[in-house]
Amino acid sequence: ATITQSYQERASLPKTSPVASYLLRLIAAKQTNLCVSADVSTTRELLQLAEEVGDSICMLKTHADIINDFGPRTIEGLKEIAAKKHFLVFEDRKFGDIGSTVQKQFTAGPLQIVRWANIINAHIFPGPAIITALSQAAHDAVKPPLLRSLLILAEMSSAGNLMTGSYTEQCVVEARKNPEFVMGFIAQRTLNEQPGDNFITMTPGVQIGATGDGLGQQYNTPEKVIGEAGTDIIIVGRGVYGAQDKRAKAEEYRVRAWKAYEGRIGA
Ligand code: BMP
Repeated sequence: ATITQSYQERASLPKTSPVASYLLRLIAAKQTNLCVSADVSTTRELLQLAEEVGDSICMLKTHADIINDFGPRTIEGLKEIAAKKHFLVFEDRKFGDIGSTVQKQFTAGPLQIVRWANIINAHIFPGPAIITALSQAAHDAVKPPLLRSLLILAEMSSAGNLMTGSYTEQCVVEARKNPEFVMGFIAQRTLNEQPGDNFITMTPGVQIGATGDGLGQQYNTPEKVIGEAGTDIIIVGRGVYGAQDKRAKAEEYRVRAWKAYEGRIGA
């Protein structure tokens, strides 16, 4: 059903997680369903990229553990630019351990992810306690706790990955049990198959003019994933930060993904 519903309409459906509602409204207001993956190696590059593409994105995705000089300056800078340019921050940490350990990885150590990332993601191969553990840690560490949300990795973009069939189905089952905390999925197609499902699907492995990277990554176009596979947000890394003019490239992806969305909902 969500395939033909607008982001705006979906923001106020029942059982939508608070962060999902906020994000859906932000997407509608800024007219952007683009997330840029900021896979750069210094704080300077990260903040510069955030400034350059900030107006064109609904979300910035980070891998904090690849930033050489990650620290308080990175966190304060990110928060400031995100507030100014109105986007959410998603740390692509891919938690995948027992509950007790992921709570520590989420809240402690040099990254203190819970302090600055609105959205995080996790694998459910360790079992569903990973969801409750992360939810509890967010609840205890952040006030108000509603500003943190989880994406479950249900499918991956890389060739030969094992996240298919019943594994993917089980991700949806666990998400439906936790709609307050789980906002959606990382997947290659929409997984909203039951009436009432309103999960947000974010899709990496998007680049215009490339099919792969020689290391397993597989690329699709914005039209394919948003228009045909019915997903909600494209995640683009090298396609944007690898360009000479990053601002212009982000705009190009934004426009293509937005048109694909409008075409799909029949706007
Ligand atoms: P790029 O567009 O440069 O290929 O980067 C894709 C980004 O999305 C990387 O940060 C990668 O870690 C992430 N990603 C992915 O490519 N495929 C997945 O299935 C899940 C991911 O998080």
